[in-house]
Amino acid sequence: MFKLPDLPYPYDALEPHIDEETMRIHHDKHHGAYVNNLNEALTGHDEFLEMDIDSILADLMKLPESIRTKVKNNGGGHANHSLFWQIMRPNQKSHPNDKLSSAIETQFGSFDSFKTEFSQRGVARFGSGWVFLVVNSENELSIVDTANQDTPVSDGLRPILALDVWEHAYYLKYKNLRKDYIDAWWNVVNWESVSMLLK
Ligand code: MN3
Repeated sequence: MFKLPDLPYPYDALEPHIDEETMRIHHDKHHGAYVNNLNEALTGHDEFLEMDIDSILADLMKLPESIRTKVKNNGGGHANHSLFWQIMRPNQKSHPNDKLSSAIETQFGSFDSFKTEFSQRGVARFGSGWVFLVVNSENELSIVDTANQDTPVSDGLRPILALDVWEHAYYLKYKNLRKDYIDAWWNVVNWESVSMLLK
């Protein structure tokens, strides 16, 4: 069975950028529901309950058609949120390590232009979805955005940074102002985690 991972910090640790109430509801209720629904969908398909979630999402066609959409949505929700909690931390200045910095500069020209492009993708994503920094099989970086809980893992890409732009991620504090939420979110990115994921 899949389990809801604990947050790696207290619910109020990302204040004032991301508020405690949002974190409680987002982690316990939203992520919790994805995990419960994933387990429910896979009940009776025990071979998948023993796999790690990325392996399932990397090859959705292996799933029986009757449960494929439910597993894609809820398994994607579980994987995306598990990464999202991991790549944030309390507001402390942190920077990508040398390897990630130079990879970002090679691909995007500068760290600032990377942030600008990433933010713009988040603002422009219509409806609910995610923005990711991903690594391809040639170890090149790119930015992708997806609808709903779709994950780049299903396209053979490895996400190392994830931004949730569903309204549930920001509406209590930022209301309709998604850009303000994204601007604040950069303060709580855990670049040490992202740098480690690049390896
Ligand atoms: Mn979410």
